Amino acid sequence: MSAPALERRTSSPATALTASAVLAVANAITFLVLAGRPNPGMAALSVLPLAAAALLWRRVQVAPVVTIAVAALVVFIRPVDLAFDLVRPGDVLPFAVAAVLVTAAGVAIVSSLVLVLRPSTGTGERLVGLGGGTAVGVALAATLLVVWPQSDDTGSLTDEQLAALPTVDMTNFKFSPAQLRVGRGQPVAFKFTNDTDDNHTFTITELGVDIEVPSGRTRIAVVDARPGQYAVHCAAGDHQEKGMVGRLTVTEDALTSTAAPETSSGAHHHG
Ligand SMILES: [Cu+2]
Repeated sequence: MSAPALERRTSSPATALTASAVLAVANAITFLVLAGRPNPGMAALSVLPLAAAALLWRRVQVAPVVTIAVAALVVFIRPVDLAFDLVRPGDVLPFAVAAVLVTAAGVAIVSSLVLVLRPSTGTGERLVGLGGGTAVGVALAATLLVVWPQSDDTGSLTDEQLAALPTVDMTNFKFSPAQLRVGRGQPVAFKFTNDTDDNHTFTITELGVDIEVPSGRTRIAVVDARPGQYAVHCAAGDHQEKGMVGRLTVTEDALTSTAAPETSSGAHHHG
């Protein structure tokens, strides 16, 4: 009868171990499959949750604490990317991977806490780890969405207008096209694509515009701009110094970007 008692005192790390392994896989998929181009550097971060899993497997005393730190790191090293994917359930694979990653982080954290606290009752541990962990994962996701909001602001644009939006490609390190010209009165909106292994932003300091486009992602954004010229740059790292700059011109007339400029004030009255 002493064996089960021993078993209870030594909490099983299985839940935390599994969650750490899932965390490693989700992180690897994110940076090798979902990125615009594979990013081995960020994918290599998966070594950390794998190391935590190995420590848990060996029942090393510091393993739960290491696991908690690693799980938090994997989430908060890229909060914007996760928030971006979590707010777009229509992009099924990135959404699913982000949801699994955040949930696994929550389960890893809570089940590790259970190991640290070593409760006397062993039977409910896995349930506490899974249930409490999932709740913490949801709370983590909610925090990301509130602190780093990444939903598309498509204003009052119709689906037809959204489909016809000009595309701005973000590459290392430039905007294509870099010179953006739109007429007043038409939606100042763009579709941004980023097929690089880097995150980029479309930033207009003057207008308080700062649109993040994570690696491998596409987003649509409406820019609230009066006629005028605005300097555009990428605020990520030293991309601006590397030439990732552009200019947005909102013309006084209501013509489309492809039409020749007119001197008319655009004040037409249709009776
Ligand atoms: Cu950039």
